[in-house]
Amino acid sequence: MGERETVSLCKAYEDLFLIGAAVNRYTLHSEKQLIQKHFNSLTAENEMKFEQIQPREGQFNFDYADELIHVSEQFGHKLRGHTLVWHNQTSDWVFEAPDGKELNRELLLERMRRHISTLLTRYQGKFFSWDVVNEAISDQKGEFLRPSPWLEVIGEDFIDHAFHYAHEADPDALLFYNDYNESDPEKRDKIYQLVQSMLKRDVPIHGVGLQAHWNLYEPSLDHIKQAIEKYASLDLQLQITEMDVSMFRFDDHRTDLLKPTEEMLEKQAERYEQMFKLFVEYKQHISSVTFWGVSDAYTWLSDFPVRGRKNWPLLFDTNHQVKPAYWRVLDQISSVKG
Ligand code: HAH
Repeated sequence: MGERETVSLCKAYEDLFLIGAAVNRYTLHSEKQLIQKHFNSLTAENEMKFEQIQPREGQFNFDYADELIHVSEQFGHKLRGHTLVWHNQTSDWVFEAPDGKELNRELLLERMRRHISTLLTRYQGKFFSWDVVNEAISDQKGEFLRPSPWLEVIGEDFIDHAFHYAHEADPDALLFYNDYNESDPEKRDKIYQLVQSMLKRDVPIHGVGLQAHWNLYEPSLDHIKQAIEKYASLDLQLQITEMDVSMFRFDDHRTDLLKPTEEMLEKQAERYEQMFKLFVEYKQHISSVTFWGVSDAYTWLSDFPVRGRKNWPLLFDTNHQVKPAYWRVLDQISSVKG
Protein backbone atom coordinates (compact mmCIF):
# COMPACT_ATOMS: atom_id res chain seq x y z
CA MET A 1 0.00 0.00 0.00
CA GLY A 2 1.35 3.43 -0.93
CA GLU A 3 1.65 6.23 1.59
CA ARG A 4 -1.50 8.18 2.17
CA GLU A 5 -1.23 11.73 0.88
CA THR A 6 -1.70 14.58 3.33
CA VAL A 7 -4.46 17.05 2.54
CA SER A 8 -5.11 20.56 3.81
CA LEU A 9 -6.80 20.48 7.22
CA CYS A 10 -8.53 23.83 6.78
CA LYS A 11 -9.86 22.82 3.36
CA ALA A 12 -11.23 19.62 4.82
CA TYR A 13 -13.03 21.63 7.52
CA GLU A 14 -13.97 24.68 5.44
CA ASP A 15 -17.73 24.08 5.59
CA LEU A 16 -17.63 23.71 9.39
CA PHE A 17 -15.24 26.15 11.02
CA LEU A 18 -11.91 27.91 10.57
CA ILE A 19 -8.69 26.07 11.49
CA GLY A 20 -6.21 28.49 13.05
CA ALA A 21 -2.73 28.56 14.54
CA ALA A 22 -0.87 30.85 16.89
CA VAL A 23 2.35 32.13 15.33
CA ASN A 24 5.22 34.36 16.43
CA ARG A 25 7.94 36.33 14.68
CA TYR A 26 10.00 33.14 14.20
CA THR A 27 7.41 30.48 13.41
CA LEU A 28 5.67 32.77 10.93
CA HIS A 29 8.70 32.01 8.73
CA SER A 30 10.01 28.64 9.97
CA GLU A 31 6.55 27.04 9.69
CA LYS A 32 5.54 28.85 6.52
CA GLN A 33 4.64 25.79 4.47
CA LEU A 34 2.40 24.28 7.13
CA ILE A 35 0.80 27.68 7.77
CA GLN A 36 -0.04 28.06 4.08
CA LYS A 37 -1.33 24.56 3.55
CA HIS A 38 -3.28 23.68 6.67
CA PHE A 39 -4.51 26.87 8.34
CA ASN A 40 -6.93 29.61 7.31
CA SER A 41 -6.73 31.70 10.49
CA LEU A 42 -3.80 33.11 12.46
CA THR A 43 -3.29 34.63 15.92
CA ALA A 44 -0.20 36.37 17.30
CA GLU A 45 1.01 34.21 20.18
CA ASN A 46 2.74 37.08 22.02
CA GLU A 47 3.40 40.08 19.84
CA MET A 48 0.04 41.78 20.27
CA LYS A 49 -0.08 41.47 24.04
CA PHE A 50 -0.09 44.78 25.94
CA GLU A 51 3.57 44.69 27.02
CA GLN A 52 4.76 44.10 23.46
CA ILE A 53 2.45 46.36 21.50
CA GLN A 54 2.44 49.35 23.92
CA PRO A 55 5.66 48.93 25.96
CA ARG A 56 5.67 52.59 27.02
CA GLU A 57 2.74 54.93 27.37
CA GLY A 58 1.67 56.11 23.93
CA GLN A 59 4.50 54.23 22.16
CA PHE A 60 3.03 51.50 20.05
CA ASN A 61 5.04 48.84 18.27
CA PHE A 62 2.95 47.72 15.32
CA ASP A 63 5.70 46.08 13.26
CA TYR A 64 4.83 42.47 13.91
CA ALA A 65 1.04 42.88 13.68
CA ASP A 66 1.56 44.63 10.35
CA GLU A 67 3.75 41.76 9.15
CA LEU A 68 1.10 39.27 10.22
CA ILE A 69 -1.50 41.19 8.21
CA HIS A 70 0.80 41.20 5.21
CA VAL A 71 1.22 37.40 5.34
CA SER A 72 -2.48 36.84 5.94
CA GLU A 73 -3.40 38.96 2.93
CA GLN A 74 -0.98 37.01 0.74
CA PHE A 75 -2.40 33.63 1.70
CA GLY A 76 -5.99 34.47 2.66
CA HIS A 77 -5.91 33.87 6.40
CA LYS A 78 -8.46 35.38 8.76
CA LEU A 79 -7.01 36.98 11.91
CA ARG A 80 -7.93 36.72 15.61
CA GLY A 81 -6.66 39.45 17.92
CA HIS A 82 -5.10 38.31 21.22
CA THR A 83 -5.43 39.97 23.72
CA LEU A 84 -6.57 43.40 24.98
CA VAL A 85 -7.11 43.25 28.76
CA TRP A 86 -5.22 40.67 30.84
CA HIS A 87 -3.48 40.47 34.22
CA ASN A 88 -0.32 39.00 32.61
CA GLN A 89 2.20 40.29 30.07
CA THR A 90 0.93 43.82 30.65
CA SER A 91 3.48 46.64 30.95
CA ASP A 92 4.16 47.83 34.53
CA TRP A 93 3.55 51.47 33.61
CA VAL A 94 -0.13 50.71 33.06
CA PHE A 95 -0.63 50.23 36.81
CA GLU A 96 1.83 52.88 38.00
CA ALA A 97 0.80 56.34 39.15
CA PRO A 98 2.19 59.13 36.94
CA ASP A 99 4.33 61.83 38.61
CA GLY A 100 2.39 63.91 41.02
CA LYS A 101 -0.88 62.06 40.43
CA GLU A 102 -2.56 59.05 41.89
CA LEU A 103 -3.62 56.03 39.91
CA ASN A 104 -7.36 55.98 40.14
CA ARG A 105 -10.27 54.38 38.36
CA GLU A 106 -10.65 57.19 35.81
CA LEU A 107 -7.01 57.15 34.80
CA LEU A 108 -6.83 53.35 34.44
CA LEU A 109 -10.06 53.31 32.43
CA GLU A 110 -8.62 56.01 30.20
CA ARG A 111 -5.44 53.97 29.64
CA MET A 112 -7.57 50.93 28.85
CA ARG A 113 -9.74 52.88 26.43
CA ARG A 114 -6.78 54.39 24.66
CA HIS A 115 -5.09 51.00 24.24
CA ILE A 116 -8.20 49.29 22.94
CA SER A 117 -9.34 52.06 20.64
CA THR A 118 -5.86 52.54 19.14
CA LEU A 119 -5.63 48.86 18.17
CA LEU A 120 -9.18 48.33 17.02
CA THR A 121 -9.30 51.53 15.00
CA ARG A 122 -5.99 50.78 13.31
CA TYR A 123 -6.93 47.19 12.55
CA GLN A 124 -10.60 47.68 11.73
CA GLY A 125 -11.66 45.14 9.12
CA LYS A 126 -8.39 43.19 9.51
CA PHE A 127 -9.00 41.20 12.68
CA PHE A 128 -12.41 39.54 12.55
CA SER A 129 -12.47 38.63 16.24
CA TRP A 130 -10.74 39.79 19.42
CA ASP A 131 -10.07 38.34 22.85
CA VAL A 132 -11.18 41.47 24.69
CA VAL A 133 -10.72 40.17 28.24
CA ASN A 134 -8.51 37.18 29.00
CA GLU A 135 -8.66 35.02 32.14
CA ALA A 136 -10.62 37.30 34.50
CA ILE A 137 -12.33 34.44 36.36
CA SER A 138 -10.61 32.97 39.43
CA ASP A 139 -9.41 29.35 39.63
CA GLN A 140 -9.98 29.38 43.41
CA LYS A 141 -13.04 27.75 44.85
CA GLY A 142 -15.51 30.29 46.19
CA GLU A 143 -13.78 33.26 44.54
CA PHE A 144 -15.47 34.80 41.49
CA LEU A 145 -13.09 37.25 39.79
CA ARG A 146 -9.31 36.82 39.80
CA PRO A 147 -7.54 39.43 41.94
CA SER A 148 -5.69 41.84 39.57
CA PRO A 149 -4.87 45.54 39.36
CA TRP A 150 -7.70 45.93 36.83
CA LEU A 151 -10.18 44.63 39.38
CA GLU A 152 -8.60 46.38 42.33
CA VAL A 153 -8.36 49.84 40.77
CA ILE A 154 -11.41 49.91 38.51
CA GLY A 155 -13.80 47.47 40.14
CA GLU A 156 -15.85 44.59 38.74
CA ASP A 157 -17.13 46.61 35.80
CA PHE A 158 -13.66 46.76 34.20
CA ILE A 159 -14.80 43.86 32.00
CA ASP A 160 -17.94 45.64 30.75
CA HIS A 161 -15.92 48.76 30.00
CA ALA A 162 -13.38 46.84 27.93
CA PHE A 163 -16.12 45.41 25.73
CA HIS A 164 -17.84 48.79 25.31
CA TYR A 165 -14.56 50.45 24.28
CA ALA A 166 -13.86 47.65 21.78
CA HIS A 167 -17.33 47.83 20.27
CA GLU A 168 -17.14 51.61 19.92
CA ALA A 169 -13.84 51.37 18.09
CA ASP A 170 -14.81 48.54 15.72
CA PRO A 171 -18.56 47.80 15.65
CA ASP A 172 -18.04 44.90 13.22
CA ALA A 173 -15.46 42.95 15.23
CA LEU A 174 -16.62 39.85 17.11
CA LEU A 175 -15.76 40.30 20.77
CA PHE A 176 -14.80 37.36 22.99
CA TYR A 177 -14.32 36.56 26.64
CA ASN A 178 -11.45 33.99 26.69
CA ASP A 179 -10.34 31.65 29.50
CA TYR A 180 -8.56 28.38 30.41
CA ASN A 181 -9.76 25.56 32.69
CA GLU A 182 -12.98 26.40 30.88
CA SER A 183 -14.22 22.78 31.10
CA ASP A 184 -13.79 22.51 34.87
CA PRO A 185 -17.39 22.44 36.18
CA GLU A 186 -16.93 25.10 38.87
CA LYS A 187 -14.97 27.51 36.67
CA ARG A 188 -17.32 26.80 33.75
CA ASP A 189 -20.30 27.91 35.85
CA LYS A 190 -18.51 31.10 36.87
CA ILE A 191 -17.64 31.93 33.25
CA TYR A 192 -21.23 31.23 32.27
CA GLN A 193 -22.53 33.44 35.06
CA LEU A 194 -20.21 36.29 34.07
CA VAL A 195 -21.18 36.20 30.41
CA GLN A 196 -24.87 35.78 31.15
CA SER A 197 -24.80 38.83 33.43
CA MET A 198 -23.00 40.83 30.74
CA LEU A 199 -25.72 39.93 28.24
CA LYS A 200 -28.37 41.06 30.73
CA ARG A 201 -26.58 44.40 31.00
CA ASP A 202 -26.48 44.69 27.18
CA VAL A 203 -22.71 44.56 27.06
CA PRO A 204 -21.57 43.94 23.46
CA ILE A 205 -20.09 40.44 23.72
CA HIS A 206 -20.37 37.97 20.87
CA GLY A 207 -18.63 34.84 22.01
CA VAL A 208 -16.85 32.68 24.52
CA GLY A 209 -13.30 31.56 23.81
CA LEU A 210 -12.43 28.13 25.18
CA GLN A 211 -8.64 28.08 25.38
CA ALA A 212 -8.56 24.25 25.42
CA HIS A 213 -5.11 23.74 26.94
CA TRP A 214 -5.84 20.08 27.49
CA ASN A 215 -3.74 16.95 28.04
CA LEU A 216 -3.77 13.16 27.55
CA TYR A 217 -5.85 12.65 30.70
CA GLU A 218 -7.80 15.80 31.47
CA PRO A 219 -10.36 17.21 31.15
CA SER A 220 -12.73 14.30 30.64
CA LEU A 221 -14.73 14.20 27.45
CA ASP A 222 -17.89 14.54 29.50
CA HIS A 223 -16.66 17.75 31.08
CA ILE A 224 -15.70 19.17 27.67
CA LYS A 225 -19.12 18.29 26.28
CA GLN A 226 -20.93 19.81 29.25
CA ALA A 227 -18.89 22.99 28.92
CA ILE A 228 -19.64 23.33 25.21
CA GLU A 229 -23.34 22.77 25.85
CA LYS A 230 -23.50 25.23 28.70
CA TYR A 231 -21.71 28.02 26.81
CA ALA A 232 -23.70 27.27 23.66
CA SER A 233 -26.91 27.78 25.67
CA LEU A 234 -25.96 31.49 25.96
CA ASP A 235 -26.68 31.70 22.24
CA LEU A 236 -23.27 33.15 21.43
CA GLN A 237 -20.52 31.88 19.15
CA LEU A 238 -17.92 29.58 20.59
CA GLN A 239 -14.33 29.56 19.44
CA ILE A 240 -11.69 27.08 20.52
CA THR A 241 -8.88 29.59 20.86
CA GLU A 242 -5.61 27.99 22.08
CA MET A 243 -5.88 24.23 21.66
CA ASP A 244 -3.08 21.83 22.51
CA VAL A 245 -2.98 18.35 24.05
CA SER A 246 0.01 18.08 26.38
CA MET A 247 1.69 14.72 26.95
CA PHE A 248 1.75 15.44 30.72
CA ARG A 249 -0.80 16.05 33.42
CA PHE A 250 -0.52 19.66 34.61
CA ASP A 251 1.14 18.67 37.91
CA ASP A 252 3.45 16.00 36.35
CA HIS A 253 6.95 17.48 36.47
CA ARG A 254 8.89 14.53 34.98
CA THR A 255 11.78 15.62 32.79
CA ASP A 256 13.26 12.29 31.67
CA LEU A 257 11.42 11.88 28.39
CA LEU A 258 13.47 12.57 25.25
CA LYS A 259 10.72 11.72 22.81
CA PRO A 260 7.08 10.67 23.08
CA THR A 261 6.42 6.91 23.24
CA GLU A 262 4.22 5.17 20.65
CA GLU A 263 1.58 4.73 23.35
CA MET A 264 1.56 8.45 24.08
CA LEU A 265 1.22 9.32 20.40
CA GLU A 266 -1.65 6.85 20.07
CA LYS A 267 -3.39 8.13 23.19
CA GLN A 268 -2.99 11.69 21.91
CA ALA A 269 -4.47 10.70 18.56
CA GLU A 270 -7.46 9.16 20.36
CA ARG A 271 -7.96 12.30 22.45
CA TYR A 272 -7.81 14.57 19.39
CA GLU A 273 -10.25 12.26 17.61
CA GLN A 274 -12.76 12.43 20.47
CA MET A 275 -12.39 16.19 20.84
CA PHE A 276 -12.89 16.89 17.14
CA LYS A 277 -15.87 14.52 17.10
CA LEU A 278 -17.42 16.87 19.66
CA PHE A 279 -16.47 19.98 17.70
CA VAL A 280 -18.11 18.49 14.61
CA GLU A 281 -21.20 17.60 16.62
CA TYR A 282 -21.45 21.21 17.85
CA LYS A 283 -20.43 22.82 14.55
CA GLN A 284 -23.52 25.06 14.60
CA HIS A 285 -22.04 26.83 17.62
CA ILE A 286 -18.31 26.68 16.91
CA SER A 287 -16.90 29.17 14.38
CA SER A 288 -13.19 28.46 14.68
CA VAL A 289 -10.65 26.07 16.19
CA THR A 290 -7.18 27.56 16.77
CA PHE A 291 -4.13 25.55 17.85
CA TRP A 292 -1.63 27.28 20.17
CA GLY A 293 1.25 26.65 17.78
CA VAL A 294 1.91 24.98 14.43
CA SER A 295 4.25 22.02 15.01
CA ASP A 296 6.05 20.41 17.95
CA ALA A 297 9.27 22.10 16.76
CA TYR A 298 8.15 25.10 18.84
CA THR A 299 5.47 25.12 21.53
CA TRP A 300 5.07 27.30 24.64
CA LEU A 301 4.56 24.01 26.55
CA SER A 302 8.24 23.15 26.08
CA ASP A 303 8.80 25.79 28.76
CA PHE A 304 5.62 25.68 30.80
CA PRO A 305 4.95 24.71 33.52
CA VAL A 306 8.36 22.97 33.57
CA ARG A 307 11.11 25.16 32.17
CA GLY A 308 13.09 23.52 29.33
CA ARG A 309 11.08 20.27 29.28
CA LYS A 310 10.14 19.31 25.73
CA ASN A 311 6.47 18.66 25.00
CA TRP A 312 4.69 17.41 21.86
CA PRO A 313 1.13 18.73 21.96
CA LEU A 314 0.32 19.53 18.31
CA LEU A 315 -0.66 17.69 15.09
CA PHE A 316 2.71 18.07 13.33
CA ASP A 317 5.99 16.72 14.75
CA THR A 318 9.35 18.40 15.35
CA ASN A 319 10.24 17.79 11.67
CA HIS A 320 6.94 19.29 10.49
CA GLN A 321 5.64 15.82 9.52
CA VAL A 322 2.08 14.73 10.32
CA LYS A 323 1.50 12.76 13.54
CA PRO A 324 -1.10 10.02 14.15
CA ALA A 325 -3.36 12.73 15.65
CA TYR A 326 -3.42 14.58 12.29
CA TRP A 327 -5.02 11.59 10.53
CA ARG A 328 -7.60 11.11 13.25
CA VAL A 329 -8.61 14.79 13.11
CA LEU A 330 -8.87 14.55 9.33
CA ASP A 331 -10.92 11.36 9.50
CA GLN A 332 -13.55 13.07 11.64
CA ILE A 333 -14.46 15.26 8.72
CA SER A 334 -14.53 12.51 6.10
CA SER A 335 -17.04 10.73 8.28
CA VAL A 336 -19.32 13.80 8.14
CA LYS A 337 -18.88 14.42 4.43
CA GLY A 338 -19.39 10.70 3.74
C1 HAH B 1 -2.64 31.18 27.92
N1 HAH B 1 -2.74 31.10 29.35
C2 HAH B 1 -2.61 32.62 27.42
O1 HAH B 1 -3.92 33.04 27.07
C3 HAH B 1 -1.73 32.79 26.19
O2 HAH B 1 -1.65 34.16 25.88
C4 HAH B 1 -0.33 32.27 26.44
O3 HAH B 1 0.50 32.46 25.30
C5 HAH B 1 -0.41 30.85 26.83
C6 HAH B 1 -1.48 30.39 27.50
C7 HAH B 1 -3.06 29.79 29.85
C8 HAH B 1 -2.67 29.43 31.23
C9 HAH B 1 -2.61 28.11 31.57
O4 HAH B 1 -2.92 27.19 30.64
C10 HAH B 1 -2.27 27.71 32.85
C11 HAH B 1 -1.94 28.65 33.82
C12 HAH B 1 -1.97 29.96 33.48
C13 HAH B 1 -2.33 30.35 32.19
